[in-house]
Amino acid sequence: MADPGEFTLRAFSNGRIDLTQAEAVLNVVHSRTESALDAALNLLKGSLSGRLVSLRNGLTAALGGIEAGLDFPEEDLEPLERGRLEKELKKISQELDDLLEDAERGIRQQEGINVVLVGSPNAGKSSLMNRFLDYERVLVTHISGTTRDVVQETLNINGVPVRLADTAGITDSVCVIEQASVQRSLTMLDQADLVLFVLDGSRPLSDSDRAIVEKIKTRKIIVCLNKSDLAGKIEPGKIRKLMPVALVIKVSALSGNGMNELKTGISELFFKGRIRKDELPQVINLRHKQLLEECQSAVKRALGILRDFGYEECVAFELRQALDALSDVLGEDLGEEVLGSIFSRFCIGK
Ligand SMILES: Nc1nc2c(ncn2[C@@H]2O[C@H](COP(=O)(O)OP(=O)(O)O)[C@@H](O)[C@H]2O)c(=O)[nH]1
Ligand SMILES: [Mg+2]
Repeated sequence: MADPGEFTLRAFSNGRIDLTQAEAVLNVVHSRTESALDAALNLLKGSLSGRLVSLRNGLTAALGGIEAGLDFPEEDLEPLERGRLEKELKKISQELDDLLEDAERGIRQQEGINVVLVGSPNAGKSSLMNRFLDYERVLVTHISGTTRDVVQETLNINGVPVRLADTAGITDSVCVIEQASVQRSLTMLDQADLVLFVLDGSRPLSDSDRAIVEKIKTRKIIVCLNKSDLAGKIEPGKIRKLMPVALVIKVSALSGNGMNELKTGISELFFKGRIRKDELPQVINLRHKQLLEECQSAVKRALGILRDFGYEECVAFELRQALDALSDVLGEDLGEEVLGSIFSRFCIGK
């Protein structure tokens, strides 16, 4: 019987692909939007590997230059040589910055973002959920306390995979069932990357709305001023005062007005617009990101030592650290344990 990921592992062990490409197989299988798939295919084709190999060549050459000098300890690195080395390392550091710039975006694009709808009972959270999904997924009535369990669905918002959760309204209630559902709402709130705070715009702000503001004000928030089809009773300016950094968008779950603005608001918060095909993020995996950050710190430390005219041995030491981090991304000399944990996430047949 084949083990999980056995075929990919064999391709990797036999040097047909490197580890970034092997890991890309998982991204391809799990991608939930077209743009996530594009980025995964790019990784599979070896776009990151190519850049890492050229970085490695640069670092190896720099290290070689220093090590040649170390054989003649009485001679310091010549100023000319020092300047050249510094320039080379700066270039490498810049290249690492370029790769890392999009990493956060790339990882989110693969893994999706957790968005939670919160608000007082009857604000229209469930109606908004249904609007997002374009069908009556959740029960909606005019009786408050209709939603009790957390309902979660995945949807695609402008190419961003979003896990959207509808929750019970947050109130002080003596009812045991309601207390339990409020507890669930609060748990979802803790895990969310973004809070959609739904307010019934046709009523003045209530005490329970204000209590919710206190719970969420340190989070990333979009305020959905709902029921904009009715006469408005809440000044958007008032909300901005309460939550200065939150985005405020008028919507109507009933008519669908404002939904496009809301969707754009969500995707822009994380992606500054739609991810374009010609500028795919290169780093889409957290393991790669962390190792490249390690590599970057080592290169920066090496540069610092060079500038302070420190020991060349120390520069060489940092460059070796940087090279080790790059090798780990590519999967060279990784222990069985690390490989095992990576490939265990594959399913059988891949
Ligand atoms: N006029 C109007 N009514 C709405 C709107 N959104 C929700 N409602 C009504 O508000 C009531 C509560 O909605 P619901 O989605 O269950 O609120 P929830 O308790 O926050 O989940 C229902 O009677 C909905 O039909 C809206 O945009 N406009
Ligand atoms: Mg509801």
